[in-house]
Amino acid sequence: MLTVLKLGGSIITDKDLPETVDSDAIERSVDVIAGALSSEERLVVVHGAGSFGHHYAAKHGVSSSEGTYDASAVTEIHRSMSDLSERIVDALHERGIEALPIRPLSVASRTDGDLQFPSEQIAAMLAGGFVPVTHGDPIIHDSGGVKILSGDEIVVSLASQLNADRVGLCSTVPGVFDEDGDIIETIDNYDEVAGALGESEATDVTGGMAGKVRQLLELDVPASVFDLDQLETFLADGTAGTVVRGSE
Ligand code: IP8
Repeated sequence: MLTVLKLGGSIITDKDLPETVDSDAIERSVDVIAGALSSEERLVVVHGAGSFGHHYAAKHGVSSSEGTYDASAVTEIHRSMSDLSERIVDALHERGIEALPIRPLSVASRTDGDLQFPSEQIAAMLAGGFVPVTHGDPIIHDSGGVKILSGDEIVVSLASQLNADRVGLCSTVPGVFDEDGDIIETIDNYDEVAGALGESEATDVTGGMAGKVRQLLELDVPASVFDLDQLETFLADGTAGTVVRGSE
């Protein structure tokens, strides 16, 4: 059983305060993960940027569409993501989970619009009993310099390359809301929910909930969007919150 789990940047950081982690949320998340992980379970953790990467990306005018050739700007964005990732990896180690960091800037690129995210080393880590931990990051493009890669797109790429059995996005919201403020149980068509998907409130250069749903619809396994209260349920049952079903 392979699970690809994204911990949203907005749960592990305070999105409105630059470079501020939400330590309680990190502790809670890793406690639940540690409680759920058995020796047969394999897990890839992807995390978002929250007030780390998004703050520096906005500062330098870099996004998923706007690139830069300024290496010091890229390094500043990347360094903030590495700092955040170290917090997650350290917290996992403290619970006895053999987590290893993967840095997208060092391995990933985009050519003709297509993401190249190598998965061989991640598959080998999983086979060796490790839990790979990776994150949204700036990556080089074949035109326009370095742009932002969202953790959501990494989730989609790794879930399909590694044939994941289940995918979860743990976010600040218990699911995707419809226009009446009710949780949508299942989404299988973007156009049907487009009107209900608003913009992200805090600085988020990669598209908020609309971007997440679009990404998840590309998967051929069901993906769930849920909050921290439902992380345990997701890890136990495989679904929680809103289930997004693409081309299954
Ligand atoms: O929070 C964005 O990742 P996301 C990564 O998963 C950066 O969209 C560096 C802003």
